[in-house]
Order: sequence, then structure tokens, then C-alpha cells
Amino acid sequence: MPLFFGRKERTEEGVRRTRETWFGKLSRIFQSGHVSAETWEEMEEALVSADVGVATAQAVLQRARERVCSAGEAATPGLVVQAVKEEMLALLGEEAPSAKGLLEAGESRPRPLVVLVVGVNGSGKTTSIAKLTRFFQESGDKVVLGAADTFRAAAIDQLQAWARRLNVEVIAHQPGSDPAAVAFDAVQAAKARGAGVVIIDTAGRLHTKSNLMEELKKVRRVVQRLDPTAPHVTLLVMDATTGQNGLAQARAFTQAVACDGVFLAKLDGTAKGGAVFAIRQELGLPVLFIGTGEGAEDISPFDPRQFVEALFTPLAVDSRA
Ligand SMILES: Nc1nc2c(ncn2[C@@H]2O[C@H](COP(=O)(O)OP(=O)(O)OP(=O)(O)O)[C@@H](O)[C@H]2O)c(=O)[nH]1
Ligand SMILES: [Mg+2]
Repeated sequence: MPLFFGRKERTEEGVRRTRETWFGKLSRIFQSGHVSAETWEEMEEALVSADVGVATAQAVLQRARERVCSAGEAATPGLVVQAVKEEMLALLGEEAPSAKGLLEAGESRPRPLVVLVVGVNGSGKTTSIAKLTRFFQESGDKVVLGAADTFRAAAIDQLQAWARRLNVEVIAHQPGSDPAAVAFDAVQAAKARGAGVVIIDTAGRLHTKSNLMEELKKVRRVVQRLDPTAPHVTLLVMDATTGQNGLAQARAFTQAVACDGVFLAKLDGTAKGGAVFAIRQELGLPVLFIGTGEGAEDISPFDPRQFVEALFTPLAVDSRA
């Protein structure tokens, strides 16, 4: 049985808007069939407008150019595209990062695996938790949720509504209660029930940033009383539609809490999927999952090769023609 259904299709769907925009731009660039200095400049513009980030786009293209030159053949659109793909893949790191290994079921995985989900409010945390629940359920894990976003009553209700639909237990206290106490109870419940995974939702309001960061640190400390190695994975949820602004907010989080990777939500809602490269380059974090819609099934584990191929699919067909 596959670990997760249709990840390739979901990746393709997630990057559809980005791909269509890029495809339009890049195919026009290559229409003449020749590669000139202008071609590289136009490619840079296309990458930057897809939110790859200026420095990242320049670095990728510079290395791709060297790769094409060292091949010793005349540069053709096909060669250029291949070189850019290789460099993008090299940037994302083809090897599965260690956090990704932890997310996959297996004997060596800590039990329960404690996943802490952080991010700015509205970024898609709670929805992404529902998706992660489905992801773990698919591989046969029992999941317990912790409603540690106690700042708003509605946040607890929202998680409980998802939990009912997904048929999982959620540990919740009263609105306004201590998030660390909720997290503690959730991990303890997961242990008592023999659950494989416990996922903890947190608040993301930035207007009280120092309080928020202290709160997240306390959640970590308190959870560590039950398991000194927890949380095993801290996932930063980012809204793909917020572009460079989202990157700045994410940086504030990574400075306060050690994050292992990014859940890039709402990729389906943007033509700026190039942010994946900027996240890797500028935050130094791997994207581990992408969110491709509002349903619990709209998740795909991030696969660098699949992602790059999906971005270039129409172009590859085009360059063969
Ligand atoms: N299209 C699309 N919408 C998404 C995705 N993920 C989340 N959303 C929507 O984004 C909105 C915010 O999502 P939430 O999960 O409530 O975000 P949150 O970070 O928990 O928000 P707060 O609890 O208010 O801090 C909701 O309307 C979701 O349906 C996604 O991958 N694609
Ligand atoms: Mg929420």
C-alpha cells in the first residue's frame, strides 16, 4: 500500500498556478530556440516573480550557466532547462532530511512522536494539523491532538470539529488556560492510549510576540518532563500566499523556537510557489509538507524531485517539440 495517496497528483495540483504562470513566461523566453544573455536575464525575472527571491534566483542561474558552459556544447533551451532543474534540486537537497525520517512510521521512531505545530495566526495551522492527522492515519498510526491554542475559544472548537470528522481524540482545556498544561495532558493521554503520534496546535498571534515565544518555550519545557527528547518535530506552518512578508514573520519564529521544517500551506492559492526555494535558502529549513486545498486530504509530503518536475512538466514537453 502506498504511504500516501496521490502525492504526485497533489503536488501537480498544488503548483498548477505557479506552473501556468512560469510556463507562459518561460516558453515565450525559449520561443526563438536560441539561448542568449537576454534569455538568462528573462529567466531571472521569471524566477523572481515566482517568489524564488533575488539572491536565490541569481545563485541558481549562475550555477546552471556554469553547468551549461562546462558541458562544452552549444546552449539549447533543453540543456538550459535541464541545468536549471538540476541546480534547483541541488538547492532543495535531494536527500531526505532527518526530520522527514522521523515522520515516517517505523520501529526506531519515538513513541508517541510529539509534533509541535507553530506559525503566525491564519497561516493554516489547524487545517494543516487535520491533514497531518490524515497523513499519520494513512500509515496506521493512532493520533491524539492537543488544543494548546487556548487564546481563542473558536480555535479549540475548530480543532474539535476536525477531530470529530477524523475520529481522533482531542485534549482540550478551557479557553484562556495554560497551553503548556494542555500539551502535557495531550502527551500523557497519547502515552496512556498507546497512540503513535500526538500533534499539538498552538496560538500564533504576533502582537504579543515575546509572550508567544515564552509560551512556546514553556510548552517545550513542560512536554520534556514526560519525554526529554520531545517535541521530536517542530513544524512551522507558512502561508504560501504571503510571499516575502511571510518569510520575515517565519524568521521571527525560527529565532525563538528551533524548527525542523516547514508545512507550506495554501500552495494551491498562489502563483508564487517559488517561495519553496527561498525558504530553503533563506531560512535554512526544508519544506516537509505542502498544503494543496482546504480538505484534510489536501496534503502531500514534500518531494524535491517531484516538485521540480511538476514545475517544469509543460516546459519539458515544449522543449522536445
Ligand atoms: N486553499 C487552501 N486553503 C487553506 C489551506 N490551508 C488552510 N487553508 C485555509 O486558511 C484559513 C486559515 O486556516 P486555519 O487552519 O484556521 O489557520 P490557523 O493558523 O489555525 O489560524 P488561527 O487559528 O486563526 O491562528 C482557513 O480558511 C483554511 O481553510 C490550503 O492548503 N489551501
Ligand atoms: Mg488555528
